[in-house]
Amino acid sequence: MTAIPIDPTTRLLVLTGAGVSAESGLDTFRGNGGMWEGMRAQDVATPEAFGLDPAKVWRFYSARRKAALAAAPNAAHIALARAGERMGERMLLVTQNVDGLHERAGQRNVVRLHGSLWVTRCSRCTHSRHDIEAYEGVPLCAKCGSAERPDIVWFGEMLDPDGDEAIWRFMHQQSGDLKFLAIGTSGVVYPAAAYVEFAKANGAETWLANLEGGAANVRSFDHVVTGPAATTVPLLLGQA
Ligand code: BJW
Ligand code: ZN
Repeated sequence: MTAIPIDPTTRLLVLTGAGVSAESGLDTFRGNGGMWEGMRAQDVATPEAFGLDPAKVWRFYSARRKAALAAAPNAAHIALARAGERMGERMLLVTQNVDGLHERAGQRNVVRLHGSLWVTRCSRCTHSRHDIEAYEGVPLCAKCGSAERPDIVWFGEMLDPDGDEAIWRFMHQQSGDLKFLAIGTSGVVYPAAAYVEFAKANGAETWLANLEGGAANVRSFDHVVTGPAATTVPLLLGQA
């Protein structure tokens, strides 16, 4: 496997998905039988599911919190954090993951596209708080008494406009040579699945590092590297 050529003019945009945390012991969303007691994320990660049964949605996210607390960053997270140290503002890491493992590896310049498992916010007012608690029931807002929810972007919800803007700004910078690397993502959830095409439209050479190479948007990539991310990512970043 050839490493991505990174020189002092390279700007690297990285998109990660659940596969980058698989070797930390966290389940992915699609394939291998679903995530939690046979429940699929698509069935609980929606505002409608929360409206119908908030306690059930909280049980799902509480189980995810417990698993993520017990997990540690793997060699892929660590290699990405080291590349970020070296490249500074020339690297932006966009993650669809809510587990916080990139941050725990020391990654700088992270955009959390789908929110954070570690923030709870009110479903009605603007109150939000850092939170690692696992709940059986539904926590209530200290300010207005309404049900609180995880600060996660569910299907049909808008992404954080600041994150979106940071991605567009990075892609549209005129200087340097843009490269795009997607890791461990099935390429079915938008807008993340479209970033490879936007990067190409901005002149990027593109890489996909996935376990089996299969992703819905695999044909959009110039290079496809197969194998577990903890092995392939350090190689791609010239660190092995
Ligand atoms: C390994 C490995 C190893 C395994 N090493 N690899 C345009 C077209 C069509 C639909 C839409 C569109 N625009 C918007 C939509 C609707 C919707 C959408 O995309 N639907 C599709 C399913 C069709 N998108 C949205 O609703 C988004 N909002 C939005 O666009 O707002 C604007 C809008 C509003 C209203 C109407 C219209 C537009 C929000 C999407 C939020 C997604 N949220 C979730 C759940 C919450 C987070 C959480 O609980 O954690 O985020 S869904 C779930 O999928 C989660 C993930 O972040 C996301 C992506 O999954 P990911 O990371 O790709 O994981 P997997 O499991 O799918 O894949 C893992 C991959 O890794 C596999 O390929 C494995 O092979 C590989 N792998 N082990 C390397 N060791
Ligand atoms: Zn409130």
